[in-house]
Amino acid sequence: MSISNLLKVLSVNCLALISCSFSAIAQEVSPKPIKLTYFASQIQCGSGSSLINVAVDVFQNQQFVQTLSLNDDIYLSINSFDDLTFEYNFVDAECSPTTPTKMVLAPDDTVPNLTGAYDQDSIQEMLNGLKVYEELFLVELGTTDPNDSAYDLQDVVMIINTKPITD
Ligand SMILES: [Ca+2]
Repeated sequence: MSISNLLKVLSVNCLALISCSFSAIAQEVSPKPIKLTYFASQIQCGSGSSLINVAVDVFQNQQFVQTLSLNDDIYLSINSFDDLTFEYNFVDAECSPTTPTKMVLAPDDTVPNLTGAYDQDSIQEMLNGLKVYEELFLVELGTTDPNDSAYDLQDVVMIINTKPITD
């Protein structure tokens, strides 16, 4: 084999190796398991009315996965929490949800100083017992106005457990 032919073979092998290592790297970015728990829901159609039953449809990359009711949990494998989208449905209620406002809080994040609307609990009260690998997903469905007394970000509260296997 001539030197130039040998070099050609080497460069082809090299290219094959590079593409091989790229695909190995791509496979290393594997989805991470999480457990999502529908922890709390406190929203009313107005003062004095009963709490609304909010059903939450979970979508992963626009694909419907499951409908969650209060206290349900679901195990998912995700690359990012942004893979997930949610639809909120008020069951047998006289009002309907506004455009959702969402917030994700890690344990060390500052909890927004918001009191619960009407006689409902505040976020801080619901945070007790959260583990270091858990985060809170908060949703406001009553109003889009942060100055409204109904704006308490706890109409739907989910716990994102980022280490469900060790849990
Ligand atoms: Ca609210």
